[in-house]
Amino acid sequence: MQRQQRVVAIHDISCFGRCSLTVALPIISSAGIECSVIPTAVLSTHTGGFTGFTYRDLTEDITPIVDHWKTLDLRFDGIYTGFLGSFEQIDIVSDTFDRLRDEGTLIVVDPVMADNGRLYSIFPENFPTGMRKICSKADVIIPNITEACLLLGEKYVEGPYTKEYIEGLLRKLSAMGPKKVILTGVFFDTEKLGAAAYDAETDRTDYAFRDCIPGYYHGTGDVFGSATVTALISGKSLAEANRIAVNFTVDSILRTRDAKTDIRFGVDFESGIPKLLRALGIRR
Ligand code: PXL
Repeated sequence: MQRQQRVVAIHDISCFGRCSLTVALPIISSAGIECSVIPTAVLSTHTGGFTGFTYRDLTEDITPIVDHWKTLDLRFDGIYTGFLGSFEQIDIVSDTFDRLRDEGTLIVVDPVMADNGRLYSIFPENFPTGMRKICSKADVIIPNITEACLLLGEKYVEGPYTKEYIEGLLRKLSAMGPKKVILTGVFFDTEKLGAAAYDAETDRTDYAFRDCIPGYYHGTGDVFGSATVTALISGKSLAEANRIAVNFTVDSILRTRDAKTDIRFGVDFESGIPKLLRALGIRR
C-alpha cells in the first residue's frame, strides 16, 4: 500500500463563508490526504461583501507552531498557501517553506491578493512585491490574471485575451521561479471561461474551459486551488489537475446558482466530492 500523503495548508480560517481553510481541509482530506493546517488569521467571515467581520491576526503564532513541529520530525508531501493575514507573514511563510520542505515536497502558492483588475483593499500597495518573493520559491503557482499582472508589474488588461498574451504571461511568471503555472480566469471569447496550465519543463500549455457563468461567486479560487493541490498530490499531471479543478469548480458554481444561494456564502463544493473522487480515480 502507498504511504498516506500529508499536506500543510497555510491560510486564514474564515469561520463562515466557505473559503480558505474551510474549503482546503475538506477537499484535501476527502481524497485520503492528511491535511495539517497553519491558520494565518481567524475571521468571523471572509472579507468579500460582508461588513463588520472580526479579524484576529495570527502572525505571532506561525513561528512557534513551526518550532514545535520541528521537534516532531514531520515530513510534508505538499505545502499549500493562499490568503496571508499580513505583510509580515510573507517573510515568515517564506521561512516556513525552507523549514518544512524536503526534496520531495511540492510547494503550491495561490497568491491571493486581487481580482477584476484591483488589489483587495485590505492589502498595502507593496503586497505584490512580497507575494512575488514567495511565488519565486514555489513549484506551482495559481494566480488569476489580475494577480499575474501585479506579480509581473504589468498593467491589467481586460479580456477577451489572445493565446499569445496568455502564453506570454505564463512564460514570464514561470521565469520568476515556479516550473509550473496555472492561470485562472482565461477567456478567448465571451462563451467559454477556464484556466491555462503551463509546464516550463515541456514548454507546453494545456487549457481547460467550460461555458461561462455570469456573476461573481465567492471562494471559487480556493475551491479551484484546493482541488488542484489534491489532484497533484494524488499523482495527476498538471494538465489533468487543471481539468479536474475546472470541472469541480464550475459544477460547484452551477449547483450554487441553481440553489439561488447568497453568493457571499461560497459555493456548494461539498455535493461534488463524490464526482471529484471518481475523477481522481478513487473509488469508494
Ligand atoms: O478566497 C480568498 C480569501 C480568503 N480569505 C479571506 C478573504 C478572501 C477573499 O476575499 O477575504 C479572509
